[in-house]
Amino acid sequence: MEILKMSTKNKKHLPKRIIVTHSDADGLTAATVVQGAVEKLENKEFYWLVLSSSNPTGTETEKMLDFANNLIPFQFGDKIFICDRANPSVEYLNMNQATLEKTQIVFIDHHITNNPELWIKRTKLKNISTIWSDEESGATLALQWFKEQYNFDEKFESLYSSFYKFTEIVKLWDIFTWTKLDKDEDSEKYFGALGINAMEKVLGKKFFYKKINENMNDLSKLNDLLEMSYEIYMDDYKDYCKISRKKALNYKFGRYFIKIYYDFDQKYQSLFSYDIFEEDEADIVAFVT
Ligand SMILES: [Mn+2]
Repeated sequence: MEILKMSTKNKKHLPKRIIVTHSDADGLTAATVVQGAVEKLENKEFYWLVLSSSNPTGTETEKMLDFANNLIPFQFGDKIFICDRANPSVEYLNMNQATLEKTQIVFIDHHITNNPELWIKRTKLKNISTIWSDEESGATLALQWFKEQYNFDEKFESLYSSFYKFTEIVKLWDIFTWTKLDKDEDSEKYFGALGINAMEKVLGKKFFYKKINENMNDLSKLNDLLEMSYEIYMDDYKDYCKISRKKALNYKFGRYFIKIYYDFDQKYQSLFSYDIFEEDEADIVAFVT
């Protein structure tokens, strides 16, 4: 778990805005959309706490909420945004009902296992709003959620236009629809999607978050950084694959051909498994770390 933003102690009497998110490009962009939108549209001073984790499980989400509440206990007027990651379990929500009821919770996600229809009716909490679609990404859903709330606010228009293109490209990467694009015809989108992933991996989570936050009014300023990251990442990726690709353990399970890799660097896993499928070398790729 990383702390991406934390206000100073002298602000702890203020209402809190807490974001817990996934620490990939999608989760970090979703958190930036939330932070940018709240700052512009609510236009008040808040105590900010932004946490991210690469562990996407519900148990980890619960740990992040516990961390936030232990730091400064939740109070009436606080808002919690859970982005691009699993919901806390119904048992956790009900057990902590008295504490969580003081807040407003916004759940923004697109993973099929977290569909609110699967869990929300079983919780006693009445203060959870949700937006979910498996055809979107965390980043695009975050923008959509604010659009639904602030559609008629004139301040929202500039915010929407500065985030729209960037979040769409993040989505292309995150739900892997970039693989359906034509490299030459859609080159801006194609390399944008790969570049966003590269930028998160090359810069690291904290610096990626910092950079998109600093430039949220004009994200095209990040183009140079994006191209540079892409070049570095792809060079490293090629070198890494030359050595690691042969280290697979091959299995057959029924009619499926499975490749298992031990200790394969996490930052190349998505792209690497895509390459394996493209070349039809396996039906299933598994990484054990
Ligand atoms: Mn995502």
